Parts: sequence; structure tokens; C-alpha cells
Amino acid sequence: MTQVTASYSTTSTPRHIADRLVNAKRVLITSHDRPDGDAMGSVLALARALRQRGRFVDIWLAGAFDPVLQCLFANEQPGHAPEKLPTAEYEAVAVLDTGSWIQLEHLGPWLKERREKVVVVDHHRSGDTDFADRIVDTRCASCTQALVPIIEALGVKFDMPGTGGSGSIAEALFAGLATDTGWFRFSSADAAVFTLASRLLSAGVEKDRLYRQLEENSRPQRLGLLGRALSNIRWLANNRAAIMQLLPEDFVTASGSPEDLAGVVNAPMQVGSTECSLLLSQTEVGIVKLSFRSKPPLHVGGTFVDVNRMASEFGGGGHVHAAGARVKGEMSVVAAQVAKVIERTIAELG
Ligand SMILES: [Mn+2]
Repeated sequence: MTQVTASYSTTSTPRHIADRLVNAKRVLITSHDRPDGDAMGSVLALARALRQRGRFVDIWLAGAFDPVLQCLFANEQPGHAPEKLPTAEYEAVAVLDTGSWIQLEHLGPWLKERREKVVVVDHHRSGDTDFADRIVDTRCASCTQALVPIIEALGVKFDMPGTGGSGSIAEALFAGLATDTGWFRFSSADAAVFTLASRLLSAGVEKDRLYRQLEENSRPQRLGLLGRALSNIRWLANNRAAIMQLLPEDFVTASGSPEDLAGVVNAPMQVGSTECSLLLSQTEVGIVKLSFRSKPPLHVGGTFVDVNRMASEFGGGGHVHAAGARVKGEMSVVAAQVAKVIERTIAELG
């Protein structure tokens, strides 16, 4: 079970994690199912750093991901076949940007048989405690930021001027940092984030090209799905929360797939009164995916909707301003349950 307890915390040091990885001849690096920009950036940054140290590294990714993330790959060949498992054996396995079994569905059983080989680097508040060696740095805005002390402990220089081009460690680190902070807009983008961003830009990361490739590169299907979602938007709690839903027939009409959904949940945030936005989507029979976002109020010291807490009521999790869950059930039933939780949460805020 995923637990929200103090026990999901750091148990190791960057030096120890680096030693475990560099002492392994073969390393497998993986992240949560349906990897996002931070998961992908984390996996690529660590893989590149270990390869610079002469280690043999395989990357394993499970589940669909937004095709725009392909631009981050250089010559890497990620294992990307959920129905298959790695066939090679590894002396160490790095699990990045998650420590939750629920997010490691595809590789879970394989990892469970090798748990003594696994190290975890994460920045989420909740996770499981089965893996002994963990860095869980919730002060970090991205997992790539949490990886920096480990890459430094590996003795790999990633911020030398001229080394931040396409396919570099710096670019991969920047991609995670930028995407997990909404391109430096979220409250998590603090001074330490800008300091790291500054180092990465000094290395030569081309942020304009990356923004264009990652954020202005979707298929027309995304707007089709956004249109379907906006057409059924429901406002709750005096327009403080918005709920949208996408049924299998919406995906058919828009010729879209779950990979086209990136950013759709954020659209209601344009409205001043919106504090919380929720997108329910269904592409598999009997499974509803919940995607939550919240934004802080404008007045200083105002309370905000903690969507991590809300998602955890449905067996999911994430961050205070972005979280998700997968729920078994029918859309109408799940939508009614979530609406109740939202109404209650906002009533408690006052
Ligand atoms: Mn992350």
C-alpha cells in the first residue's frame, strides 16, 4: 500500500547511492509507468552520467508517454514494452521519480524479486518503504534536481560551458526541472531551482528549442480532446473547482489517445476563481484516470487546495498542486465521488 507517512524518507546518502551504482557493471534505470518529462529527464541524465563512468546501462520505460518527449533521446534505446520484462540481469537497479508500487505496475513483480538491488531517488511525499536505499528529497522541485548530488558524487561534470547541447546530461536535467515546475511558474520553482537552471543554461542548454519541442509540438488531437473536455465542464463550489470528463467515445471522436491529454487539465486555471481542476478520463473498461491540479490564491498566506491529499483518498498521490490516481469503477459513479470530495475539501478551506 502507498502510505503518506514520515517513513517514506531518505535512508541513504548521494555518495552511497553513487557508489552502489558505479560498483555495478550493469545497471537498469527505470521510472514510473507512463513517464512524464521529469521521469524521462531523470532516467536519461543518470544513464548518461553512468555511461560516462563506463558502466553498461539499460533504460526501461513502461506505458504510454507523450511522443514529444522523444526529442530528449539521443541514441538511447529504451525498453518500452509493458508486456515484456528485462531479460538481462543487473547488479543494480535505479528507480527514479517514484517509490510507489502503484506507479510501478508493469515492472513491479520483477522489481519485487530484486528489491535488494534497487535504489530509489524521488521527490514525492508518498511512497512505499520496501527498498532500503532511498533519497527522498521533497524540497526538490523535480527528481532531476534530487539527482544532482548523486551525479556530482559520481564525479561527472554536467555544467561545463559547451556541454549542454542536444542529448546531454544538462539538457535532461533541465527538461525535468522545467516540466515539473510548469516552466518555472509553480511555487516549487524557488531560488535553488533558478540556481540549478542557471548552471544548466551556462552549460549551454537551449531552453527556447526545448520549449518549442516539448510544449508547442502536440498533435491536433490534443485540441480535439480539449474541446470535448471543455464542452462538458462542470463548476463546483462557486466556480472554485472545475470538473471535466472524457469518455471512450470522446477519444474515438477526436481520434485521440491518452498521450494527447498533456495540459488539458490546466485549461480551467485560466479562470480567476478556479482553485482546483480535475480531469476524469476513461480509455480502459472500468478504469477512470483522475488528474488533479490546484493553484494558490492570489492573497499572501491564503490556503490552497492540496490535491495530493485529495488524490490519496483515491489511492493515488503526487504533489500539492499536481496529483493523479487511477480508480476502478464507472465514470458517473467516480465523478460523483470525486465531486463530493472536492466540495468537502473546499468547504473545509472556508
Ligand atoms: Mn517529478
